[in-house]
Amino acid sequence: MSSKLQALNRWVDEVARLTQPDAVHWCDGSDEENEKLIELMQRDGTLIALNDETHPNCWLHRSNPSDVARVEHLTYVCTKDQDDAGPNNNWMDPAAAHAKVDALFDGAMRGRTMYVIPYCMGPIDSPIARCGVEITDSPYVVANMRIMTRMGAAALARIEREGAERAARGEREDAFVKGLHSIGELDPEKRFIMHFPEELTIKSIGSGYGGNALLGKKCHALRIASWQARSEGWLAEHMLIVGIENPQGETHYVAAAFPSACGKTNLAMLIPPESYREVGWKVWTVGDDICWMTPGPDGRLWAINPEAGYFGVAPGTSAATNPNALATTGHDAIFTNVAVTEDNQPWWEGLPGAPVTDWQGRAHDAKNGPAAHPNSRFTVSAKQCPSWSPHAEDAKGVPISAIIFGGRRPSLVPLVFESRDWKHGVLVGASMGSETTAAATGAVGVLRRDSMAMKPFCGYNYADYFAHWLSFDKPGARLPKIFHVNWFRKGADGKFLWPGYGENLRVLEWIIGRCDGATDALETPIGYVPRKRDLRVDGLRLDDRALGALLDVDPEGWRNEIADIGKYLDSFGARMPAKLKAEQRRVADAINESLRPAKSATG
Ligand code: GTP
Ligand code: SPV
Ligand code: MN
Repeated sequence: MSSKLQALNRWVDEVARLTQPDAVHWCDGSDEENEKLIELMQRDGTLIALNDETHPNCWLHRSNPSDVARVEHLTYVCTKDQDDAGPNNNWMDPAAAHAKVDALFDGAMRGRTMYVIPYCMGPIDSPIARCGVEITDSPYVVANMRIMTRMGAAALARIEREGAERAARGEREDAFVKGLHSIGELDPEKRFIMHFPEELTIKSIGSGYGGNALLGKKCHALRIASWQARSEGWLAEHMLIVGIENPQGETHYVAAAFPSACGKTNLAMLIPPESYREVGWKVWTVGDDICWMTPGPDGRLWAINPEAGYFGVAPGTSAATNPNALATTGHDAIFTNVAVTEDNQPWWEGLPGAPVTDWQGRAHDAKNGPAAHPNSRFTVSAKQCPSWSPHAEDAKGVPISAIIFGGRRPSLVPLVFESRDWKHGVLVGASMGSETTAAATGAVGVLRRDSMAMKPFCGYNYADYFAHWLSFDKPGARLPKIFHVNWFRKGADGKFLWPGYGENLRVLEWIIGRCDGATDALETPIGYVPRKRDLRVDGLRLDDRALGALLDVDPEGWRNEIADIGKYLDSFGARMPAKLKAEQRRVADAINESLRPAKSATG
């Protein structure tokens, strides 16, 4: 097979000459193709069938134990000018980077089949959607890309059509993203995830796991897309998209950026507390990880989920925390690095029952740590989610009423606060901090700045990215309000103060009320915070002291925090927009003002 697009054929030939596969297979995305691949993977042990009665069409994959998460230290943005990648990215000169990885790709696919995967990020007929082609030697990647993207014949047809249209205009015909991937030797010493945004190119070698290997996801839909979004006037963000329907039948869409493994999937699939369900509140899932937003003719931001599936964190997913995710993953799912029970069901920490085999295939022994890897994941079609939004496939997207930032902050940061305006909201996003998680290799639980939850994913200089965010505030814009949440504040006993999960709807209700001008708040130096009476906590086992602690703004603590934020902004040097630094000083002044002793009446 080949394509009508000569530029695509030429690239495929060029890659085949370099990597020397035994065979080349163009993926059409059909059921037959998928069945054949699954058969092949069962035969060579890449996939293991799970209990067909409890989990029909579900498969277990065990990745190499040295390849279980994203590798930020091996991920590069290779721009001609190092400053364009910024201090937030590892950088390599493009020519040097190509030379380095091409040497590793040389002959890398010998003895393997090379798969050509045309895919579309976003609804296939959406003007906001973008296409790419991933070339890989991993059938596991093919099976995952089939779930996570619109993969196959329809995507190829769009790529060919767009190529022909461009050629007719006298432009270069290959404006799709080219992603080259090989599992290589799965050797961490020979592992690189390279991005060339100026060439719309990705080269990834040495990992078969998640965002390192499914190139449509983080590499294309965030790192390359954020670069394109900047030059074209839109936003590519690490955000869930969820619709909240109130008892009057009105739906507000909210986009929320939380760092990896900090609650996006859970919030996107939230089930309202019973007292809310009874009166008609409903929640609709549009996306759980990535959001592409573009200003519409009405001045609002319209959002699509570029993905077609979920690559979600397994541990902690349970009937108590996220029943929708459990229902979604009950059939036709791939589980990576989970444990299994005696009757061959997938198992992870948080589920009832007991594991007999751990994620590495060993007899489970608590001495070896958790039975499921903390970053074990499920891959499943978004459509299988019971709360899948009827508007999730809308070509024009859904209109966003509120943007929420949040992270794991055990202290200081209140349950929720609202920024004063867009500029302040951009500062709140830029200032985000969160404890690191198992989603990336390295230490867990270390507090770090993770602006807009994009630290590992912004494909260009963060200072330019903040300037891009600020640029949306212009005449005619009807921008969403910007909020910050923290489900992870802990009490003196080290336990979470807030129950979280479904109960987070109570916070969303306040947020939507603020968007509609229907709920009240207290103005503080860091923004608007609900007073105790502004938040509905009826039926919650939450004592008054805990609620007070959750909503408290400690000016002394915030004085240190805002000073640290100032240092962080300065670390980006001269490219940092003066507007954002001025906003930081405004907040710092407001905090200092609140700390001045009140003038006495007689003084
Ligand atoms: P990525 O897919 O890595 O981008 O992550 P995500 O943001 O989608 O994270 P996810 O929703 O899968 O959450 C990961 C972890 O956070 C799980 O261990 C959850 O149990 C936990 N979590 C999610 N929501 C809450 C919450 O409201 N409260 C508490 N305490 N934990 C939560
Ligand atoms: C994340 O780490 O934010 C993920 C998982 O969503 S991965 O696709 O592996 O990056
Ligand atoms: Mn993510």
